[in-house]
Amino acid sequence: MEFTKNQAVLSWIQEKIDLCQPDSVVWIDGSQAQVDEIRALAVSEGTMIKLNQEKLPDCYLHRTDPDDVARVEDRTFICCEKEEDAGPTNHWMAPDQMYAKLNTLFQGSMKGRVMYVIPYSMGVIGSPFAKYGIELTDSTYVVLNMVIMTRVGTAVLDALGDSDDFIKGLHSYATLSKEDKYIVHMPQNNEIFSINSNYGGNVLQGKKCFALRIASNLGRQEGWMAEHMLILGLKNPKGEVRYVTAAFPSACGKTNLAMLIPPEGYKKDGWEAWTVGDDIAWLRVGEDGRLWAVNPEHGFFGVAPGTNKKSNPNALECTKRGTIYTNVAYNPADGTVWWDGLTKGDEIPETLIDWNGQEWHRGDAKKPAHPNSRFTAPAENCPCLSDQYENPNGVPISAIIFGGRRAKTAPLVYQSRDWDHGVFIGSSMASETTAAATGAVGVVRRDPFAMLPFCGYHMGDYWQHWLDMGKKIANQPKIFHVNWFRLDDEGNFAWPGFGDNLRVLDWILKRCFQEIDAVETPLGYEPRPEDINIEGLDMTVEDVAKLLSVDKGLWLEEVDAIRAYYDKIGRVPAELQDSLNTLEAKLQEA
Ligand code: GTP
Ligand code: SPV
Ligand code: MN
Repeated sequence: MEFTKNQAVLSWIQEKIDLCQPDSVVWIDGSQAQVDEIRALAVSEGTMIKLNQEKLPDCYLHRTDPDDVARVEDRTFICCEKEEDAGPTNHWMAPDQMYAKLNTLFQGSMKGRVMYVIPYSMGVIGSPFAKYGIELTDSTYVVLNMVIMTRVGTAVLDALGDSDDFIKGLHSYATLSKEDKYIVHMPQNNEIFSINSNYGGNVLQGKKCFALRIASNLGRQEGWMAEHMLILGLKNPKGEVRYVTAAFPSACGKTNLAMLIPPEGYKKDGWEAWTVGDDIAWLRVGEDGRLWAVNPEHGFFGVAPGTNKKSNPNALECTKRGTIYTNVAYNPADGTVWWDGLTKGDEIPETLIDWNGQEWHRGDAKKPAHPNSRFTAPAENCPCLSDQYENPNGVPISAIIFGGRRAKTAPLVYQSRDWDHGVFIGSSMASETTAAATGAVGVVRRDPFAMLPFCGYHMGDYWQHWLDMGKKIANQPKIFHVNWFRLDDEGNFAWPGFGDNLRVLDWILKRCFQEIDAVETPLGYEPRPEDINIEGLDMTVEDVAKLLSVDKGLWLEEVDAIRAYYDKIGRVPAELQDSLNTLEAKLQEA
């Protein structure tokens, strides 16, 4: 069957067939019948375990290689022409050298396997802001995940027509060799290569590879922004609907905030919350001078541990149908799944098969699900999906929120003095590392705009792009920083978080619409403690004051750390250096 007459597509695929030498080639057409066929194949080859179809219809479990459980930042490369343009935060290799290496690694890598051709769209197919890609892969796991996470099939080829404007992606899990894992981006040719991995963000190329690393390059050239941000819609008791985006590093609460359920008192007052996106936002300036956001994805690749009826019932509901679970525990008693935090006490299953396939018993010290175990769930499963989710123009943004995990330094919330100062806050944000990437967990590192692993060019140029964009937005969103993760003296989270984060968003929105005053501090504007609504919480105004407190000594250390980081980055725009100097001066005066 002929799927396209597009010569650019056909000749590129032929080149990769010659290189990888698959036994056969299968085009993904987007039909349910083909998905069912590939699911059955994945089960028979052992890639997927079919779960209890009564309790979890169309749900499957996948276990990865034990050495292939997260994004591999040290194996991720941006191979632009000049090393200095990749900047100090990216790994780089000369394109020629990398092509030579990849050609060797991909040589014959699909022998005895099927090459799947996945035409996919980031964004609503045919909409002015959609961008198309084709991923060639030998992995049924990738096919079945891409079918959930993006819009796939013949409709994409039809929309592409005879254009050569598509992102070329090649993936082979090859031998899963740890030493030869490569996640490579060639921004000058719009190409992506992933080899020797079969895990999430390394291989579902529409997500971090395309929608952030390649798209950040496109955005810079074309005057828009590709960001690691959730998009949330909120309706207040007056019936006003407003949208915010938030950039938090991996495993720092985007999915949870995107699906928040208002606290009881807020619900009674008429507040409602809707998810537009949980991980990626593409932002453009609208004709009305506002900033507009679309979610280019079609599903959620969410962190499983900690997701439960209380913390995030909406996310839990998303995972009940048509979901692929990766590296969670299997419950042999009823063919369902379990992860840490799903249930408590007696409700924890007595016996499980852990993510490594080993028997696990309640009380065992080892956790049965991997800390970065995930669910891949279709967006349409989301009970609070926004009715604007498919709007090709996206939604207008009132506030941009940055945040991370900071045990001490960062207060619960503060607002930037203006756009440029907000860019300073984004550029200098830091967070404790999580299990979403390989490497140590819990170490504070700078993660500007939550884009450290995802910015596809020089970080300093990216900051300049943010400053430049600010000048194009007549009606700028206000910029904030939040921290849900401050610890009390006993080492417990001092803020309840999750749905109660709406209490902070409430203040943020009031600030956006000049409905409330603030206190000026060296960091920017903060709420008066009594302006954070704590009705119904087991907390006092003094507790809030503590959460909002700024430790001068710690912040002066922070200034030194930011200065050292700026020195490492180079190409730091003068506006940001000025903001840093102002912060230091204001702290010293305080
Ligand atoms: P990625 O998918 O890796 O980009 O992660 P994410 O930013 O979407 O993070 P997610 O919402 O999945 O949350 C990650 C972890 O943080 C989970 O274990 C959550 O339970 C926890 N978490 C999320 N929100 C809060 C919060 O408000 N307070 C606290 N204490 N923990 C939270
Ligand atoms: C993240 O790590 O930020 C994720 C998961 O959203 S992954 O798709 O692996 O990048
Ligand atoms: Mn993410």
